[in-house]
Amino acid sequence: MSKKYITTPIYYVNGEAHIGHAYTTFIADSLARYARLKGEKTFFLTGTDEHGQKIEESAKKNNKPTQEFADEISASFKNLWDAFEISYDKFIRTTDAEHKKGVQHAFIKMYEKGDIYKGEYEGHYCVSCEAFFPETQLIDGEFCPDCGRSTNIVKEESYFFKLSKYENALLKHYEQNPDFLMPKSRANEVINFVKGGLKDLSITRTSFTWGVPMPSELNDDKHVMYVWLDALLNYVTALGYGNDDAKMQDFWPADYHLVGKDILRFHAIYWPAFLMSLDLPLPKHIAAHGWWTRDGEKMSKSKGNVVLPKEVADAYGAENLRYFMLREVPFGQDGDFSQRAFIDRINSELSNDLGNLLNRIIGMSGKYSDFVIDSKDVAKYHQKELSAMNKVLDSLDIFMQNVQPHRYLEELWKLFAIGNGAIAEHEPWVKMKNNQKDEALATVALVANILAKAAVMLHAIMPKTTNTIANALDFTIDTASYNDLIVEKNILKVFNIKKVPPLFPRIEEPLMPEAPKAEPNPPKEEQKLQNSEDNLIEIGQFFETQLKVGTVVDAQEVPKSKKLLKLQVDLGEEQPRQIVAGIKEFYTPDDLLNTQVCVVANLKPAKLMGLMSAGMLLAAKDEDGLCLIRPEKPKKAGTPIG
Ligand code: ME8
Repeated sequence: MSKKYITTPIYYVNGEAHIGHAYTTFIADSLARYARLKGEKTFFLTGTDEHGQKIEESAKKNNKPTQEFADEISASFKNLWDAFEISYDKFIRTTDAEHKKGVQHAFIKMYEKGDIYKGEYEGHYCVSCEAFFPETQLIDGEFCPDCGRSTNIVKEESYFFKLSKYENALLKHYEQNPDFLMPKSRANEVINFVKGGLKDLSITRTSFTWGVPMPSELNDDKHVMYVWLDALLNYVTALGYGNDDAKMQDFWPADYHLVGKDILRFHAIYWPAFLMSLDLPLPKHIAAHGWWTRDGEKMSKSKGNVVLPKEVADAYGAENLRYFMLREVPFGQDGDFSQRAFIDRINSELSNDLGNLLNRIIGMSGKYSDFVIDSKDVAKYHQKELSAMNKVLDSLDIFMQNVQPHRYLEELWKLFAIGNGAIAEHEPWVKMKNNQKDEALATVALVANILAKAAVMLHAIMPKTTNTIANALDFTIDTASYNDLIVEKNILKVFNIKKVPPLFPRIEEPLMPEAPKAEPNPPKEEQKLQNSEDNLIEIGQFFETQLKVGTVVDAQEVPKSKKLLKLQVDLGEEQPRQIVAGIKEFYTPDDLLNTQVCVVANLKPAKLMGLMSAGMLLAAKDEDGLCLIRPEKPKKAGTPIG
């Protein structure tokens, strides 16, 4: 029997789940339900990631002992998924004793293999991303290239994993397994990163304690494990790795690791390298989805525009939300949640295409044949529609295998077009009047069968709704009916129709309060910096950035800073602006005094080393160093650029 092992990322317990988390979980749940429906042996894992500096700091901010804080938030994730009837087989917590034991076991294995050595880490750490960055990747020598937040300088004794050793093996794996990374468009990003050279990875920390302790064999208890080593290993410890490996035999390697694009690097580079070191096979697919925004804006607590899954589900229905999210966005691309788009899909696709078709069949069967539908004449009158239906049904599976739920649903919806088209063309009500009852009932039976098969194939995405449809049509959705109706292509011979209330009442007005109006310019540190091709901007977005020519009227060193200079820049305003720039390694204050620079003038002011900075200088940096971008000829201070 074939099997499927499907995972979500384990979510950090530092805040409430929002629709971004829900999206990953909905897709994984749909894949798992689909596999079970097909009769595959399935294991679906989700859970929470509870260690690391970020969680320790969040707990402190909330004045709670770290474990208690983690317990509460982990429970809130679990409760949320239970409310959505997410069909996970295991909810793992990285604070579980078996998980910690498994991680220690893996550490020892890698150590014994010679892949771990002790050294000293010196560099930059972003607590929010829980990631190390070499200085060359930082923005302005300080800010995280992934999330834009300020990084900390870390200098501490550390154990390192020999990531560099696996560079070639990783590249070979990507080449030989073109479906390893999904969608394929994301593969280049990863391959280029690896080709750029992998540095050994610091995998322990000594500056805090909230992590998996070192294995006692190493006798070095001032270290705790790096949270990503701990977290990634959840995918095997959940199967008993390091404790009782029976499930490992059954389910490893994973078939699908579902992740957001923000954590693709950890899954596509670190994780396979760890597995190679442990002599374990690599997962079959790592599928990375895009980023959700709300009404075009990044969601953030400070803006108060975070969409909470429970709120949406209460207003619009949990399964409508699942349908919307999976249908709205081509997997891999960024998506936007807006109530307008959501309502449009509910009204046109769920209510019109699907809901009305069911109502018509219930109505016609009641009127023409006392709610009993016999399929005996379907093949006689509807060969064309039956073959179109089978063609659609045959096309669907590959979209699920390739993690393209949007394409799957798009194709599936063609069934309703076939059903609605048959009714429009054959006008059963006319045939009933003209004494052609057999023909009229054949059309009703055709559509009932289309609905039944569509319900089976929609079941993984809308389990309850499709059970209601199956109940109205008097059959059960399970592996047996999947085999009968989809694999064997049989049709249901008789339907005893039951009336059900309309499944998708039309929605006229938004059912939730609108998001607070966005600030015109989101702060720089809140902008996700992504290097992907889907990041093209409109010209209007470019002009949201106000660029101006400025004249440096004063320049000073910032005491104790290796990188920063404090400038006063005349932008033609009442007073010069103070701008703190990370250019000290390349310019002295004298180089700058009375020269002109190009300034981003509408950046939200930020504090750097305790100094307010109200703007940013444009500069270009390569391996030869940094140079400022300046006007070719002197221009009046404050002249706009663009
Ligand atoms: O990264 N749009 O956890 P996490 C789409 N603990 N998806 C989003 C999203 C958004 N706006 N925001 C979050 C971690 N996500 C680690 C994972 S796995 C071994 C460790 C989704 O809680 C996205 O899938 O910060 C992201 O990858 C995931 O939530 C986890 O976020």
